[in-house]
Amino acid sequence: MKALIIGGAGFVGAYLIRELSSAGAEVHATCLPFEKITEKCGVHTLDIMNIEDISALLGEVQPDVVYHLAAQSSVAVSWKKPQLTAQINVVGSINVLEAVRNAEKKDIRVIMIGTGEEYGFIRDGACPLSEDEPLNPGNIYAATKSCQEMISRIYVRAYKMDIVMVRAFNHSGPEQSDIFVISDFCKQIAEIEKGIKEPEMSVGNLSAKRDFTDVRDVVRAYRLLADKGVAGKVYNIGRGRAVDIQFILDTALSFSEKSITVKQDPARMRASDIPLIEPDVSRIFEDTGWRAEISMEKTIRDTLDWWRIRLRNGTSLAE
Ligand code: A2R
Repeated sequence: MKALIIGGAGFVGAYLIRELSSAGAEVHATCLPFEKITEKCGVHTLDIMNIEDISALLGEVQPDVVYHLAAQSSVAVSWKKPQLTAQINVVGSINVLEAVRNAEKKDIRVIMIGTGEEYGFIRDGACPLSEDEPLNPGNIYAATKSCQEMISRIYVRAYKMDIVMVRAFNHSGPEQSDIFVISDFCKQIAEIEKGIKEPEMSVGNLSAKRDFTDVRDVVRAYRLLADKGVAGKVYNIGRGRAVDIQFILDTALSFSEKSITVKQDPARMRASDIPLIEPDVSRIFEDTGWRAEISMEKTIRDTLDWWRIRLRNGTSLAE
């Protein structure tokens, strides 16, 4: 089995390289010219805005499966740079689909990575969200991912392409950027323990309920979908059990070596926070047998340990 991960230098990419390699696949991954992939695999430089380069790479690697992870994946950046976000997430994804459609190798499976954000402003009582629930995206990032998914469906129908689509809900774990809540709380605790921050945690809305899955479970789901997913179907990936942010805070604080107070920061409160977002994950279980296995406690503890080591070594995510 030969796998090509497009967008392999990001948070998920590193975990997916490890997951596929340890399952015995020959793994190739792409990064942008200024990025680095340190995992052991075939590394290729690729910008998905250049379709000729994607075609050349498909010819060179001859993959059985393409995992399309490359994206402008930040909601915040999508508000500031909507055109760029649409260019990468919509036009870039079409480039990938067109390159696969015109590839010499005819049986390439594509795993298209979308997001639980696509559901957006959900109706009351819609949770747990089934894949058949209408999409009502509430930000530019989510809208571009919905568009990517709609176009993928058209490629399945019109060209009989082998595409499996996913809507991944919140995923977390060591090495994640601190713009995400679990990593943010763990980083603050590690900074407090190190004495470089006052013993006060700054938090946002603690009552919102969200569904979190460990990134190591998520990449296992991607691998299983490549193996057993049905072309043309979309799959929710999540734990299927939302928790409130207060639970994450309490769990993270219970692992702290120091006594810490909590302060709500108005800058971290979102006006439009939807109270509960939780997926129905029965479809992926029925088709692949996958369900989340890693506890939230383990995800939080491992993320905190990662920040402790990172701060001890004096490095930051930007380095
Ligand atoms: O934006 P950067 O410099 O971090 O690079 C990202 C890369 N990327 C591209 N790759 C090829 N051609 C492009 N034009 C292009 N623009 C951006 O894709 C980054 O290295 C990678 C995506 O990784 P992350 O942003 O860390 O996303 P993550 O958390 O690994 O999520 C993977 C997928 C994405 O499609 C998300 O939207 C979805 O899962 O949730």
